[in-house]
Amino acid sequence: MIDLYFATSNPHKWDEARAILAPEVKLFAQEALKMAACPEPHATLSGNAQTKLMYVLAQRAGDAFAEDTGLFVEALDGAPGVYSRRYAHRAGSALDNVAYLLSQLRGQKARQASFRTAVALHYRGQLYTFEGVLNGTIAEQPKGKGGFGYDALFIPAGYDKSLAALPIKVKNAISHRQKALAALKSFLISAGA
Ligand code: ITT
Repeated sequence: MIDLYFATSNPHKWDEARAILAPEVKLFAQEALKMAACPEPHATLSGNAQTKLMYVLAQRAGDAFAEDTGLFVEALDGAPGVYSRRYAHRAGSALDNVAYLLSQLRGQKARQASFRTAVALHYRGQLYTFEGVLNGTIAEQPKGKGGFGYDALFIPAGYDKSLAALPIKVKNAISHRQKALAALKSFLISAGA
């Protein structure tokens, strides 16, 4: 069993990561590190993931990881991308972001998109990064009650339902987060953690 600290302000990410990494990796309980106050200043997900990790390491020592995720829509030149959290406006809710994305795509037939996750890991004094991608399309309307963020709009390639309408077990078997965290898990296992 490997114990690892996951720094996030997002309880949905936390639940997904815990399910994906079990049973080999056990996540620590969250502490009040106020991750939502951490800036995301970079133009890349991996840069932002590393900034989040450094923010954590300044407050607590030890092995830990953080991640940054974005939705990249081809017809919008990759927007919202690294700005996915604050797409509609700075303090926008997930519902605001979903509505704004739909307004930006009104009348657009080409709706290809990808979810991308970058994970930054601090392990035994070294920094490592892992990435995962899930390709799909943006639906015309939100559908489904599961998931979070943009899930109700995202239909993974090879499926006919949104991530929010698919069982969470399916999301956790195919997602951007699953791919990045599967790479992290393999790394830790092969490092003999
Ligand atoms: P952190 O504390 O981990 O930074 P966050 O919610 O701010 O949490 P991100 O900046 O990585 O996380 O994510 C930007 C937004 O993208 C996030 O607020 C969600 O609305 C959305 N998002 C992230 N992962 C998603 C997923 O798996 N499915 C749908 N939307 C997602």
